[in-house]
Amino acid sequence: VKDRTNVLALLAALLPALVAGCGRPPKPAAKDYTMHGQVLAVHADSNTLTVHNDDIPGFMPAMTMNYAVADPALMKGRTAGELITATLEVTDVSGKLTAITHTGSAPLPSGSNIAAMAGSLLDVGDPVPDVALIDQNNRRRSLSEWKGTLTVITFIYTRCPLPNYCPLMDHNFVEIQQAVARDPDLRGKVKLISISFDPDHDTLKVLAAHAKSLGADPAVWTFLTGDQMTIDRTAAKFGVGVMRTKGSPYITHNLRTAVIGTDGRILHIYSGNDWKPAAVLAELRAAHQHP
Ligand SMILES: [Cu+2]
Repeated sequence: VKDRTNVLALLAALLPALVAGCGRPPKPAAKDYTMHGQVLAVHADSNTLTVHNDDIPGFMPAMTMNYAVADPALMKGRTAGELITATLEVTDVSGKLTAITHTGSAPLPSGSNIAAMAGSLLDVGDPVPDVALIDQNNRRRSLSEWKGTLTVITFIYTRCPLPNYCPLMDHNFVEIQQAVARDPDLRGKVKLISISFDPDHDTLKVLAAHAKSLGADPAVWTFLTGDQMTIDRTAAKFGVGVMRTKGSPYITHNLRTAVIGTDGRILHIYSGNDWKPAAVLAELRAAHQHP
């Protein structure tokens, strides 16, 4: 579980890191790798494909990434779901697909929001999309309801077995909740939202019990879930990849935590698990003082 959990976190970051040389040596020759994979999404406008590739021996493990396509002609006839063999040309600055052969097709992986992740990501300054979800008290909620309040949103699932993933996000939120309660400036002005991407297991009852076990103040901290497609799309917009495996209770995912201003726009998005409650609190105080 642990290895796979990191895969999504590496999505965009890995390729440049792998191919970026140290310093500025003479330009190394491009190196070609043969890649087998499945096209998950086609982006004609940007000449890129989202591909889940198998292991590329000696270069990179199996993962899902967006690949630039060298020649627009190679984009012709590409469809989501097709299986391909491609040549990945890697130079010191970039990797691109220089040859693509159609080898078959297969259903897109179910229970994953990988294809949705290829869509547009929310960025700083973007308004939080209005999404209809349901809270742990069985009330229909819309993300737009939080407009007017400083809000921190993260994505978790309660069965997460990795202490430094979802349980750490819960723990950080507990800390933020406590600090806000002690802070006369922020008290009553900050809300927290944890969205579960495991609707199969994280029923309203489970979420309510989870909230209680964390000491979540219902006036401050809301747990949301919804139908899987809505959640997966929402998670994808925030940059959270969710990959479920049939028969396994564990979900491969990365972490993203967004700080939302009173105008309903994103102030900051933290990737991963190394953000500290103190940093979020400082950001909330700054936003409160200079909205
Ligand atoms: Cu987790």
